[in-house]
Amino acid sequence: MTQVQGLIINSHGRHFSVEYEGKIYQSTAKGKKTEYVVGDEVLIDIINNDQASITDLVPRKNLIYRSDYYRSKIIASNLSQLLIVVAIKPNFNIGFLDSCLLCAESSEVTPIIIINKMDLPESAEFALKLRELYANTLGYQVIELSALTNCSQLEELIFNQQTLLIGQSGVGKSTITNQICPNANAKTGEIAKYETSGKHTTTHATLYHINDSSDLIDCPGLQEFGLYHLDIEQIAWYFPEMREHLGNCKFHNCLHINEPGCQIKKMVDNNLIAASRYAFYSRIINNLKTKKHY
Ligand SMILES: Nc1nc2c(ncn2[C@@H]2O[C@H](COP(=O)(O)OP(=O)(O)OP(=O)(O)O)[C@@H](O)[C@H]2O)c(=O)[nH]1
Ligand SMILES: [Zn+2]
Repeated sequence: MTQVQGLIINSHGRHFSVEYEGKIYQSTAKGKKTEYVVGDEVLIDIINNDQASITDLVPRKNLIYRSDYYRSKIIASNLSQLLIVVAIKPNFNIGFLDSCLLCAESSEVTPIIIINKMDLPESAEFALKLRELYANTLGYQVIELSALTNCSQLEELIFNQQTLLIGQSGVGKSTITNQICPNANAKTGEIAKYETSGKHTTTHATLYHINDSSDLIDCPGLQEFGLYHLDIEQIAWYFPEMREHLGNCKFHNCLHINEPGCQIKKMVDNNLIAASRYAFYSRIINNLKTKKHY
């Protein structure tokens, strides 16, 4: 048996597609200690022409999680950037955007916000407002496009990058994937594209090679994006508008909720920090507090 290093490009439960020298091996993991995920570099024993078993993990550069009250689930690894796709339709949820940004900040992956469906007349004002807060105030890169017609703006952006595409259902992730990577054949629109087990939608992240140095990971069905695995005392640090003011509260361990002498609260009261961002911040802190007592 030959042992080589491959790349996980797809996972279905405990079954993984591992790529090695342009060939795909259907693989399962030996032992149960390590949880593997799309983007992982792994050592595999090649069994035959299309089967292998995964024996070990090459250390990851980073790891993106989703988590809810009860457990964390890993989504993808070894990323350099997160493309967060938003659109006014079917329904925009600002909390989802904020949690994607928090996820990127906490994983040290660069976030880029893509406002899709700019062909819709109501998108112009929507984009203006988002740009005002997220680009002008917070300094994130914001790109506007209409994936139905053209994604050429993204080509340069994803070159030489390991990119994860995330966004609420229906914002146009698969449409973007198909534009950037015509071989992807990602399903779009109303077709049922998920296997559901009970109430939970299973996500099947898939890695596509754009070229030798650029990969795109599409993660359909990612609906909630909890952040229960984060450390409560680190949260404010992940908010760029709070970061440089964190030393100025009266108490060094201030969580900026209702402590006296809190500089962050003062900034919120003076509209120097957006109300929506602070509301999101408080919600995360409250969620993490209840988790501690659970
Ligand atoms: N008007 C308009 N519609 C778009 C655009 N991009 C995608 N759509 C439509 O939006 C719908 C959803 O697109 P998908 O690409 O399936 O969305 P998705 O984000 O992959 O959705 P999930 O897989 O459910 O997470 C489809 O009907 C697309 O044709 C766009 O730029 N403008
Ligand atoms: Zn404070």
